[in-house]
Amino acid sequence: MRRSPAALVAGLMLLSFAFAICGPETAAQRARRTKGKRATAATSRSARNRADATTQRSGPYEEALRNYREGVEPKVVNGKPAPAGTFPWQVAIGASEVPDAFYAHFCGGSIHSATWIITAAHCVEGLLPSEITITAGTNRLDDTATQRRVRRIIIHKDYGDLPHNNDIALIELVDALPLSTDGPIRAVPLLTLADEGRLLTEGAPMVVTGWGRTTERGVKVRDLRYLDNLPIVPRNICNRTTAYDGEITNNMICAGVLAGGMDSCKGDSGGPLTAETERAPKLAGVVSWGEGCARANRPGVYTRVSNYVGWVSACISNSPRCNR
Ligand code: 4AZ
Repeated sequence: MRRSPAALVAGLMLLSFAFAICGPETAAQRARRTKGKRATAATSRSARNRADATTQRSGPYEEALRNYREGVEPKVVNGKPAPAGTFPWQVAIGASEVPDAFYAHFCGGSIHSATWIITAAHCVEGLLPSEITITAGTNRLDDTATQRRVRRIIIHKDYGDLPHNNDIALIELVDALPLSTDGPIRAVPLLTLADEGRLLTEGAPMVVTGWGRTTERGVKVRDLRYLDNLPIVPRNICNRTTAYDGEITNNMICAGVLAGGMDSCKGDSGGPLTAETERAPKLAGVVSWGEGCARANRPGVYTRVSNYVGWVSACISNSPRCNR
């Protein structure tokens, strides 16, 4: 049977319309669809922390998706490549819907135990456990790494009461990581308040690691980088009018050099700042924020882990003291 050209055109239009409404939804379409809903939900603090599908997804997460869609090659400023097997507590947090661990990566994290990861609240706010995947046991983000799905995300209840304050979150894994004391996947102990007087003095050398940008306007890296001998900047100096002018709370640590040039950067967020001890390193900070990267008088700012030792133990033991 022959059809008239008009009938053919009408058929094609019907087909493309059907595809438009039934075809796979792209992340951009999803973002547009849920934008209005999110904007209202984001105004409520408790709604934002609930991490259901109606809240605003974290900035780092959305940026990873954007870079992947646009094919942008997705670093630590002035760091060095971390040899395989070093920093075995470092993990990458990735967007589950992106297949390549390098493109998927949007934040760092630290292994606290076989089933718990410590990261920054600003990395995981508004995300569902199913939206993120943890990559461990490698310094190179490729498909050979150990990956884990996420059971639960716990964001500190006071996150954001002051700008960037209490920027800490816990991620519970569905299946345990194979921890060992000398293998590629290890936990890092938390620095305690008792350690601080000895290990966080002015100029004390810290280590920061990550797959983030290597310059403020640079790109992310596939191979983990580290920066050592990053000096502690005391809070009173970091709070000077020439630096952060009072924005550094008691829950933050500054590290860097006032001349600039050494820093963590975008993409390193959530990852570890460790202090060297006589024995194994301890987790002193979580990469949190800063004005730009490696700028003069703008050291990197880290969540002060020792203030959250009780919170972490309450949360991982399901005690009501977690976010009560
Ligand atoms: C960020 O945007 C970020 N220079 C992380 C760390 C620093 C600055 C910005 C510290 O995730």
